[in-house]
Amino acid sequence: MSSQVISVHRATKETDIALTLDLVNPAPVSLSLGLPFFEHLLHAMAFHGRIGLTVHALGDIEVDPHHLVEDTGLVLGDAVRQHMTERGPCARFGQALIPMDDALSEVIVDASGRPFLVYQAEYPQEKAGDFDLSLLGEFLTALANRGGLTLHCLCRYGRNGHHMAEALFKALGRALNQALTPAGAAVISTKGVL
Ligand SMILES: [Mn+2]
Repeated sequence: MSSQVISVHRATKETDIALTLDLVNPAPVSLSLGLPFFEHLLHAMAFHGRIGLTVHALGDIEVDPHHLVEDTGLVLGDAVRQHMTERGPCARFGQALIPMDDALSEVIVDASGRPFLVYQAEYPQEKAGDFDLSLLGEFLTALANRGGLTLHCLCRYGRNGHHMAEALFKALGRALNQALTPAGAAVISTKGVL
């Protein structure tokens, strides 16, 4: 198969992130961000979405992981946007509903070019490991805005925040894979353009 790898590198005073995204050849997944639970979620997203993803990042996580989590969303969003503009029309819509034990989480996406995030999650615990689950909203906001994605992320219910977030990221991977699948020559829009 031909290479379809998209590479994005972003460096600021707070973070330095190198990311590759491959929606054609799913392997490899390689992640190093210094945030084990966030890596766990990104791995679940990529593995279950059959997305080739590498992220190697450094950030001021000793200050607060906020910058690195948000900036990873920005960089993944940039890669998604590049995929949409360079790889031709995509299927646009993707949806996945994923259970994990007590938790049920759903993602619906329209790769529309119009950023919009709806995110509903009431985690019973504030943290998973030592990771603050509220940071996931920063990641999803950045991804939707920079990716040009209409993104609805719903943790429907659950008793364990780890399970709710992990099911959400599996669903995110599945939904993104569907939405970004090439759709031939014609733009999927009644307007003929996104
Ligand atoms: Mn887990």
